[in-house]
Order: sequence, then structure tokens, then C-alpha cells
Amino acid sequence: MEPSTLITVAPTGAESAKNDVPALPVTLEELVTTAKECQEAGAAVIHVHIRDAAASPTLDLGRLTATVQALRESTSLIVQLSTGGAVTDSFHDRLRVLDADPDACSLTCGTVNFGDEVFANPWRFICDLYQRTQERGVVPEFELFDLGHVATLVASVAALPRGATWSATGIGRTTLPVMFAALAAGGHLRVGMEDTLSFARGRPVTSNAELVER
Ligand code: KMH
Ligand code: ZN
Repeated sequence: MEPSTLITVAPTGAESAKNDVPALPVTLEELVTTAKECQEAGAAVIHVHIRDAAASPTLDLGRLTATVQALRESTSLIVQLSTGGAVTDSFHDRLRVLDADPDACSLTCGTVNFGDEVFANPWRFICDLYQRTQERGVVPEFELFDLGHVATLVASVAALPRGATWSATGIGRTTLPVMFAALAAGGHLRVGMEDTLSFARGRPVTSNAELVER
């Protein structure tokens, strides 16, 4: 039987360091292994941030293209590349992500505080990125981050066209409450070590697959 909940896994993100989180998949090999395990556990979509040879976040186009190809060859997951990258990435590099030919991409709907930094998404950038998704046939996943965006979410869910889906993820300790609220409201789920590094209080996540399994 097909599962009724669509699960996205976000295995890496741009914020955690490999030294601090040894289970974080940062090489292409680790990412592909994680992707296979998460597909086996029930994930359908993978939200991808990649790292360079020093395990630092990168939007290098060659690496992104190789990553999309490797995930396509090894899994049947929908490959969604992050266009958010890290807070230090330029708009130019973030737009260029679509040149790696993913199935889907993230598209954040506003500028937000992000830890001590600012995650910049001015209106002009949002429009340019959206335009580019339509030209390339890449499915945008609109990301909403802060409380103001939640009002947008409620309005957006009510206005969703037939066939559109929405999912939610809670960062850190909000992971379970957000999961339950999303399921109760008919939404789908995103899980993964980009968002959650503790499985329970005092118990680190050992793999992305265990979050998908949960
Ligand atoms: N790493 C954050 C600055 C996205 O992937 O599009 C942005 C982020 C959202 O993770
Ligand atoms: Zn992301």
C-alpha cells in the first residue's frame, strides 16, 4: 500500500559542522548512502545541501550537478536542491543552483533572522527565482520560516490549488509538536539532521533514516 504521508528528508543542511556531528552526511558517498537508507525507510523527497572537500557548505555548480546525477542513478527520490544555501551565499550563486537540473528546489518566501545572522530573501530575488523555476520546469517548494510566515501558511493552505501539497518541519525541540500539528491539519512531513540533531533529550540522532522511520 502506498503511504499517505509524503516524507521529505533534509539530511545535511548548511549549519552543523561535521566535527560536532559525526553522523552528518557531508561527502557525496555519505549522501548517497543516506539517501538510499532514507528511501528504504519511506522518504520520497530529499532536500539537498552539499559540502566541499573541507566539509564546508558550498553551491559549487560542478558538485551540485554531480550530486543530482548520483542521487538519480542510485535512488528514485525526488531531488530537491536548496537555493537557500548558507546565509553567506550570494543571490547569483543561489539562482545558479537551477543549472544543476534538479527536480525541485526550495524557495523561501521572505527575509528572516536566522540565529545571529540574516537569511536574505528580498522580493526581487523571490520573483527571479520563481521565474527561473517556471522556465526550467523545476518544482518550487515555498519555504515559510517565521511567525509572520505562519499567517501566510494558514492563508496559503486554504488557497492551495488541487494537487498541491504542504509539509512542515520543526527545528530542534519543536520537531514532534510541529510534526503532530502538520499531520492533524492534513499536511506532510519533512525530517532530517538539517533540522533536528537530537532524537530525544540527551540522545543524539545516529542517522537520518531513524528520523524517517520515526
Ligand atoms: N541554510 C539556511 C540559510 C533552504 O534550504 O532553502 C537556508 C535553508 C533554506 O536551509
Ligand atoms: Zn535547507
